[in-house]
Amino acid sequence: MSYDHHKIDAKWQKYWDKHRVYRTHMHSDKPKYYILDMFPYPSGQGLHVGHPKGYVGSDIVARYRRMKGFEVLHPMGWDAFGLPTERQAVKEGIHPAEITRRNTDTFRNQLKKIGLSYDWEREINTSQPDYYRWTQWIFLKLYEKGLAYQAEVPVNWCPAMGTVLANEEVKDGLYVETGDPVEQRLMKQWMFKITEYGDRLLEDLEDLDWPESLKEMQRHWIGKSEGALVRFAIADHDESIEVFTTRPDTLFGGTYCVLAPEHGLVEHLTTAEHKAAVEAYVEEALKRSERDRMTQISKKTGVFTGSYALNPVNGEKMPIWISDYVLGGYGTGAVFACPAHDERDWEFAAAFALPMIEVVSGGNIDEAAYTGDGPHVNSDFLDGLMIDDAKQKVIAWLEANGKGEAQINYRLRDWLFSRQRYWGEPFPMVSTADGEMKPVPLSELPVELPHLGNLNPTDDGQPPLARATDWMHTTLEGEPVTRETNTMPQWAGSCWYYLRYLDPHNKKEPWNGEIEQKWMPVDLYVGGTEHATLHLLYARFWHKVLYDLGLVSTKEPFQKLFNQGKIQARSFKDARGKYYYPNEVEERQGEWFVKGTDTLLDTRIEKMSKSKHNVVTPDETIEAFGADALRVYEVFMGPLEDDAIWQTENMTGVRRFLERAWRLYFPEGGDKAPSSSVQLERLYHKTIKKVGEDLDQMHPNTAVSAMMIFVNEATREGGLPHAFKKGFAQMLAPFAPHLAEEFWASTGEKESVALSAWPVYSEAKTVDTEIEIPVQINGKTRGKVLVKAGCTEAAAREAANNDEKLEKYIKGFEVVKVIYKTDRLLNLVVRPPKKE
Ligand code: ANZ
Repeated sequence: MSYDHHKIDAKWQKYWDKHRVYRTHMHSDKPKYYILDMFPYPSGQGLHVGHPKGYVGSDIVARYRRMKGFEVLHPMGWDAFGLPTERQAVKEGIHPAEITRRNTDTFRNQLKKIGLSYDWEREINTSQPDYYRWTQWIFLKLYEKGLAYQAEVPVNWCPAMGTVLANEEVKDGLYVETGDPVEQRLMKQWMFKITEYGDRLLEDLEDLDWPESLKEMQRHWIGKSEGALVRFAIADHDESIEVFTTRPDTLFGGTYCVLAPEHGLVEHLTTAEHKAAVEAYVEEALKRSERDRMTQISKKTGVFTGSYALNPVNGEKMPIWISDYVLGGYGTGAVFACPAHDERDWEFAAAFALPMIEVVSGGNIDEAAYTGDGPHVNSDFLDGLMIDDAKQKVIAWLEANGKGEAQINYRLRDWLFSRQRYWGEPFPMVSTADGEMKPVPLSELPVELPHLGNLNPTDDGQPPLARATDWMHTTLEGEPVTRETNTMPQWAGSCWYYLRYLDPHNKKEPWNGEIEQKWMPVDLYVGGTEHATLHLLYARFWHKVLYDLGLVSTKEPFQKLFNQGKIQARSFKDARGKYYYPNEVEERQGEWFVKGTDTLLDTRIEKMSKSKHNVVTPDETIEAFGADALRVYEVFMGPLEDDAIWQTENMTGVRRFLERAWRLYFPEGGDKAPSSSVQLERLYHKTIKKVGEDLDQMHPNTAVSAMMIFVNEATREGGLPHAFKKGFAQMLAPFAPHLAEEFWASTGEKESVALSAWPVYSEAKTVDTEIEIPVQINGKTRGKVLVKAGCTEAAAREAANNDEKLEKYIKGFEVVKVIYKTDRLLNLVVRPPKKE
């Protein structure tokens, strides 16, 4: 009987489904453990082996916790609305709902084959009306609370896609996915006041068990800065400009002001002489996305408006410039520049020959801006003060003179929450004939997405939903109204899905309050770092609003977060940039060529991607090696949090380990398991201990090594004693659940190993105690040696060799036979060396 993974994988997957082994009992008396994977976007490409790394890692922990006596909630579902599905639908001429069904079927099948212990009865899909009904419901809660509003805002508009894009989706003025040009446009959009929660989003990070690097990314994203708002009068004008500064202490060193190209006063302040240059500059600048403008700070560009501001502290004239290094959406969209003490201002002033005045001593401003501390100079009433004191003093002065005040500013902006696309949640909002926005009553939810054949924007630029005229024109309390035709962005459904898993079939409410109280927060959330700021910040924001509304009982949704590393793979590319599949290439003397040719290839470790021809799918590796080998390999590649390079050929090592384990349960010549040696017993207890401790710390890779050592040792001793057969099957169960079930059943067990209790070890048996054993030479006891209990023959012989009293019996003699009884006796049969 050999290990046939096809048969065993299928057998146990069927068994788990049929017996609903992984169903969560929400009202169980056991302590709860909610372990959540970031649910996938079901793309048309299916999963590659990089995706399940986190899923396998979390599944191992879920299975371990279940065996440790927790009631485990481990669900899976689909983040199914979004632009890629809509684009695939347009390309194939198939409705997005159908594409979604197809893609989710593929994903579900792929995940099921890996043997993940999800409670599939809780599967959710954000694009289904019984789910998004509640997304709309939560939207209305936010709206009622005054947190959702409409505003004309500058957006990244992609004419080819007919929609706005997030800043993250735009680079160098192009949509990163398609290369289509993106322009900045003022459009009326739905916004969320996430900025009102900025402080709490920042403060509550402290109590979360998240990687510090991730917290730091959120802190940076929220970007709290303390400083002052300062008003500058403008020469020959009635208006003034307001600027936000973190360094009001440098006001005496201010030599010019800069407005963002989109600042409201640009046109007004530009004199006739400078009009043409300013207009040309503004037009160019507005093509660039904000992110570009922030990151490409090396080349400074700008134009002079012809107007002057007056420095509030000394009345000096400061030329007003326009430059795109000042962002329209941050602070007030205007700054005063102090080139002596700010790097960007220094470069700008150097480029345009603007004056610099040193006001903090300690640097050499001819060479670079000095941003360090020091006594102030050239600063009138601030002279001699260090930065912090100078700030306080100047703010008090500004406040006393009505020229400014202390202010806290955030980098975080309100969240742009509408898209002009079809495949998203409709807003539950209507507008009346005189343009007033009104919410759809809760009782009328869901506002279902109407079926559309043509998903393009209308000819006059309205979103696709404007094509559904019957749907759009409706009534509210008898009054004719028009439905909102924007849809929500993909982030909406993922902002609360972890709550729906608690109670996915509830038709009366989004979740039951009692269940929520028992099960929240999520104990462990596993996913990639790419969600560090957007999803994880958005979900925290919604959760806090729900908390304020009394709808959830915890301030934070995800108590502990773990980021798995990415899986990369080798790719092969020729000089013209064409990629080759691994089966099209060969290695010769350490270099890679297209098979049978002289075409030299460049090899690189890159992200797995179809376009790079380096994708490996879980399906193909499961077919060849089995689900258990895939699972073990996924976590054995290195620490779970580290990036790793996929090498299918290395899976043979893991497969060999599993086969060796197989032979311990199903030995070729029938079962002839030996009785346990002291050594193996010790190793058994140590292994249980090590595997448990490693899993508590999310170190599945070292747990696998420990089990490998155990299997090798048992094999060396001639088999696995009966006493350890159950325990080892249990240890293996989180990692290789199919095989473990087979092993467990072979010991006579009738229930799933997944529901058995984690094996216990004896602490006493894990410590190495020392004992004395007698040493005989040719049958006569000649002395005693101190050895570790259960030590090997080699270790005992070494102890004898090192013993002074025994030296005369052993040294120079030839050992012809050794009789070793562990912990009891060492007998050496020796004879004098033959004379040459
Ligand atoms: C004058 C000054 C002098 C500044 C100095 C710095 C050093 P954070 O920490 O990011 O809040 N600033 C303000 N609004 C801006 C905008 N819309 N676009 C680009 N830059 C802007 O930084 C705040 C500082 O960034 C402000 O303080 C301002 O420059 C600049 F020696 O004011 B400072």
